[in-house]
Formats: sequence, C-alpha cells, structure tokens
Amino acid sequence: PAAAKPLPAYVAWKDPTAMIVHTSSTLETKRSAFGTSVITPAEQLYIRNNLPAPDASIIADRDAWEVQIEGVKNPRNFNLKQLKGMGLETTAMVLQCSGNGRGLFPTKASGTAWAVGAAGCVVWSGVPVRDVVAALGGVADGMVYMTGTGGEKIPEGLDPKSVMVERSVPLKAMGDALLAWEMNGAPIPLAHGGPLRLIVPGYAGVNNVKYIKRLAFTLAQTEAAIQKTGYRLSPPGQKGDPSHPAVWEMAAKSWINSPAPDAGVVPAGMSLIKGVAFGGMQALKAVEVSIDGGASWLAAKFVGPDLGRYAWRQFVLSVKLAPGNYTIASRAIDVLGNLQSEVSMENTGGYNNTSWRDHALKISVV
Ligand code: MSS
Repeated sequence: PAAAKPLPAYVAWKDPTAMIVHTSSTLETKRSAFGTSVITPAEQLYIRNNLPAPDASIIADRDAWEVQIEGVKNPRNFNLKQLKGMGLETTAMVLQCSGNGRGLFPTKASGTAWAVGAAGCVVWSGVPVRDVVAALGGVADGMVYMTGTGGEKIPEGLDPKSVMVERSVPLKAMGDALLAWEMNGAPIPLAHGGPLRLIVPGYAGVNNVKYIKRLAFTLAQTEAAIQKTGYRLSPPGQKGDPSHPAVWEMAAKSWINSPAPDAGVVPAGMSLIKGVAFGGMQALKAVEVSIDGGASWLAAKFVGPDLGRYAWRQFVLSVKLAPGNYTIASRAIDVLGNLQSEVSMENTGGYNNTSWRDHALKISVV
C-alpha cells in the first residue's frame, strides 16, 4: 500500500493517528478511532472542503466577522459580536458528509470513497436563526428557502455559480438552525467554519455552510451548481438535475466500530460490539445488533448521555463468540419506528448510504 499522506498544513493540528488523508480537502476519521464518549474531539473530526478554506486572517478578529441577513422584513448586517448578544442555544448534532458510506455501496460512485468516518458528533453554540429573524421583523412574505453563502474567495476567472458554496434548505429547517461560533466548547476552528457557521441540525453536512457571510430567505433555491446539479439523488448514470431530490434531511443510521474494524480478527470468548447510532431528523429509539448477517437481531444497550434528537448515541452489546466467520451488523430505529434500511438506493453521487448491510463488518473469530 502507498505510504499514508501527511496532514495538510491548515489542519496540521489534527491527530494524525486518527485520520485517513484522502486529499488535502477530504480527511476521514478512522473507524478504529471513534471513541466511546459521544462527542468527537476536533482533532479527530473529518474535513470536507469543496473550495480551499479561506485565509486564517478571517479568524484574527472573530467578533468583526459580518453576516448579511436578507429576505427578512428589515434586512441588515450583523457582526459576530452583535450576534453573541442576540440569543444563545447549544445543540449536539451529527455532522455527516452526504457522501459518508459512498465507498461501501456495492457499485462504485465517483467522489471520495468514504467508509464511515466522514461523520462526527459535535456540540455547537450560537444564536438561533429564528431569534435573528424575529429581531428583523420576521421572514419576508412568501419565502420558501433558507439560503446560506460560504465566505470563500472565488478563484479568479471562474463563474462564481460554478464553484461557490451556497446551499438552500426548506424554510422549516430554520426552526432548529443556529448561527454558531463555538464547537465543542471552543471558538470554531477555521477548518470547521469559524468564525461563524450555519448549523442545520438533521441535515447532511453540505447544508452546514462554513464561514457564512450571507443568510437569505429566498423564493427559489440558489442557482449555484452545488445546489442546482450537485448533491442530488440522481438515478445511476444520470447527471444531477434540479428535478432530482436534493440531499437534505438525514435518515436513521448506525454502524459498528469495534471489535476489529481493520484487522477483522477477534479472539474467541466474550466480545464487546460497540458502535454509534442516530435517527437523523428524529430521536433514536433503539439499536439492534446481528452477529449472523441479519438473520436474527439482539437489542444493544445505549452507553453515555442522551444529548438530544440530533446527536448520536453509543451502543454496546456483549456477546460470546465461538471460532468461525461472522458478519456483524447494526440497525437503528427512530422514535417514529423508521428502521435503518438493509439496502440504500444507489445514486450517481453516492449519497445517503444508510444500508446496514453495506456497513456490516466481517470478522474471523479464532
Ligand atoms: N461550507 C463552505 N463554506 N465550504 C465548503 O466547502 N463543505 C460542506 C460543508 N460546508 C463546505 C461547507 C461539506 S460537503 C461538508 S460534508 C461539511 O461542510 C464538512 O464539514 P467539516 O467541518 O467536517 O469539514 Mo459533504 O455533504
């Protein structure tokens, strides 16, 4: 195998032993590196950038960062210092790339072949978007979407629409959305969207716009390519098109991280099967584990605190394993009774893989 790539300079502070460096803009958490105390430390959290991150000068004076609010009754700009005085909420949330699990689909889709590690559970603090909107007289009449624009500089000579990170989500997503300045108890690192990030709990990673410079309530979805044709659930072989569903709400999902996610060899006897499970938009009700490839299921036990409907929960099941080959799998069940599916709909972009079968681990017990 090729030698592991070093950490890129802008994330040199990440834990090199926990990360798989796919490219300078795609870093994945190793399956074996997920801890068992719910929150993913910043040093181990995955990175996905569609454009190079802005210069570190934007975090030199965080409080001076400005965001433009449009599509409200009284549009205006706020700087971060002003936002900090307007409201406060803290939300634990699974941040998961739309393409997490892409590399596990039976058919190869183009894009980073993420396994399970383009996800983490992170605590965000910020002002609720609804508080900002209320202070500005409410959303302007008839608006249908909430559209966030990233603060990257657009490379010279390119059509901005072809590369800019601008995403629209349905207006109802405003309900739990934050303009966040803190992550896991510290100012948001530049690489994760500091000084200010739009957080849309329950929605796939791409909708959580980093270094947000404009938040607009709009009649239509943005014309930016990342929305118009990108991040669409397109039938295999078809190019992204606005008529295909956008990658927005996440669904129930879980996976096993232990034992032996890499080597696959486990000593006979008692074994602890550990993993993470979340409901996407809904709180989680239960998680089940199978050691026979899905023929039968056992209830796993949750470990650690319940940090709310958008967070994940760690689970554990103690099993006695005799020598042999096993396929171990897990499936999440949300409070509405939605069961994590056995198979996920394949799509051109390789998005939203929640298939428990694709996430199963094959182990040999010796
Ligand atoms: N934002 C901005 N501004 N830019 C970019 O690039 N990306 C996306 C989000 N946001 C971006 C943004 C994506 S796509 C993702 S996942 C996320 O982010 C990630 O995050 P982190 O922090 O981890 O890096 Mo897929 O769906």
